[in-house]
Amino acid sequence: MRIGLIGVQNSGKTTIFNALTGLEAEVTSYSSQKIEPNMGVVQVEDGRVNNLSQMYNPKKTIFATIEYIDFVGLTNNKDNNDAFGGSGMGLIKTADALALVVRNFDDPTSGDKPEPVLEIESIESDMIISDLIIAEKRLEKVELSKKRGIKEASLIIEEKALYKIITHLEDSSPIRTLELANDEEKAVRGFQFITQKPLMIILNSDEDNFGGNESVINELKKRYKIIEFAGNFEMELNKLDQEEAKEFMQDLNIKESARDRLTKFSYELLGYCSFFTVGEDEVRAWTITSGNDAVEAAGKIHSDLARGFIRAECFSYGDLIECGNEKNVRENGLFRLEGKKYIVQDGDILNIRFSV
Ligand SMILES: Nc1nc2c(ncn2[C@@H]2O[C@H](COP(=O)(O)OP(=O)(O)O)[C@@H](O)[C@H]2O)c(=O)[nH]1
Ligand SMILES: [Mg+2]
Repeated sequence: MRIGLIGVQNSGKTTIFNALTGLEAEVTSYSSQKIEPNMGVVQVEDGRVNNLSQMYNPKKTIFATIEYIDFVGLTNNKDNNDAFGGSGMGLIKTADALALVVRNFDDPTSGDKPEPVLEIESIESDMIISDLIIAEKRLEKVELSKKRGIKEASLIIEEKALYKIITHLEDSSPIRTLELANDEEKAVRGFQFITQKPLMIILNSDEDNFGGNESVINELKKRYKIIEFAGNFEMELNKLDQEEAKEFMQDLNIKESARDRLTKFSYELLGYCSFFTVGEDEVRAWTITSGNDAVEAAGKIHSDLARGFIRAECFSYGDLIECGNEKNVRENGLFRLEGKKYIVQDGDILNIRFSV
């Protein structure tokens, strides 16, 4: 999973990136020479994987990972009408979800008070304009083709989808809140509209006001998925040993690390869950979308497994822990053979039988 941290300059993107990844990227605005974003990969902590690893004692234990990308501040494109059309923004479109970092502390350079709601509205409006530009340009092309006599069904579907999208955007609404039919969604997928991406808001609060922002959070919750961080504070925690960090976290009533909180939040936002593969060679966690069937899960491991899928041998992590070992799982009749249409559940342990 890849998550793009976006936001205006000085909202604390790099600070949050460091808090999440444990890296030490340079905080403060990008120097003018530096246009590449920071990237970091973090492991998804999952106690179930640790337990499976102890049971099977494999050569390798592989956790799921999340890749964070810390993008250039959006105000860097101020003289550009299309804040999301500039170079470097292409990478944003490869993200599975966007995390919009919003400043909730006095700007260290200008001293400006935070205006989180205005900041979000302004960025959302930039995103909407960017998508509108793309959709309108494409619609012009579609209509030109129609005038030239091209009447393919796919073109008509695309036209319909673009009309819907443009109307929705003109109403100041992001595409993620628009219902498109499957074929319409497919017809416009290639444009990678930015307002179609799942979005979460990270309210980046100062340690002095962290936990005291219910009213603004409740207001924003009506429209957004929002989580509060004390970015700077949580970045500094990385420099402490675990015990010390825990004490500091208790002071602010923070129950889990920024990384663990955002991981859970992202899985929820994207509707992701995990299944496992186990054996002497490898214990491994895999990420799928809730509702994926056994063939889709097999395809995560390798396309051959999806193509030649026969059956999935399956038992649940919960049953394994309860029974103590795989043998008892079988003896208790909890070991199953599932077909193609089986909907994989969070915590399933799978072994795919296949032939190609
Ligand atoms: N008080 C306070 N300052 C912060 C916080 N997060 C970031 N900053 C400060 O804001 C400035 C910009 O931070 P940076 O992470 O570089 O922002 P970016 O431009 O969005 O990447 C730096 O001076 C940070 O120390 C925070 O949670 N509280
Ligand atoms: Mg930065």
